[in-house]
Amino acid sequence: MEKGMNRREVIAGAGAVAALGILSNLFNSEAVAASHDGEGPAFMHKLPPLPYPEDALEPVIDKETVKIHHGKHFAAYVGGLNTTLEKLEKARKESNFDSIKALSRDLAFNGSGVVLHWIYFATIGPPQAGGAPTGAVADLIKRDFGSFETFWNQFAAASKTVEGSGWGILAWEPFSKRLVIMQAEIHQDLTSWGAMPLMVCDVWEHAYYLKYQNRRAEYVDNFAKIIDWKKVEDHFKKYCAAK
Ligand code: MN3
Repeated sequence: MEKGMNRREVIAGAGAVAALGILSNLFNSEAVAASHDGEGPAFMHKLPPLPYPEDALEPVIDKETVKIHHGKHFAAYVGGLNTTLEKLEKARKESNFDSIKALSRDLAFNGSGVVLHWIYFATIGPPQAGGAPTGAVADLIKRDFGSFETFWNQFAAASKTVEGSGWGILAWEPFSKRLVIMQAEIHQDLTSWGAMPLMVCDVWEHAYYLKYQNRRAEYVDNFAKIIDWKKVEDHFKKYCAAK
């Protein structure tokens, strides 16, 4: 057992939700909770509480949007993931994998939706609260993109041009030990295996439409003001930094 791992992580590591277990720990969240009643699924995920008041992101993101986005949309992905895990548990017990294709798709969609919303709400905050990137993340951005400005131009362009619903993602790629920028369509399409999302911009319309309507580019430009780089740095140091 790795030093410092708690029982929950060890259990999670043994199951199908290993990656989610690790990521839940990443944000010190209670989103993964063991539930061992002998009947239900081994794990039930919980919606992590919003780490700030609903109006904390004003004027970049309005209170109503945050309330619905966190309380309804994020909650729905958590519920969808739990339902999927429950169905998989049932399939295993009955040795009936007739629905495995649909269930695998549901697992990828809802699981990725949970992880990305986690990171989204955990690494943003009141405008200007986090300042500019400092420390390791700032150094890596400079090394891997040339400058912060170049990084931001690429990240913003990627976020603005996602086809349909999706995400702009700054991720740490462990095998190359480099930062990469990706686009995700819906939650899971266009991913690159092994890359750990570090900072993400949700460009589903539910993330901005009440205030910005069809002006996604304006939302992405303003999103720069609410990225809390201190939180991004903390997460990077604790879980992504090369050992
Ligand atoms: Mn969303």
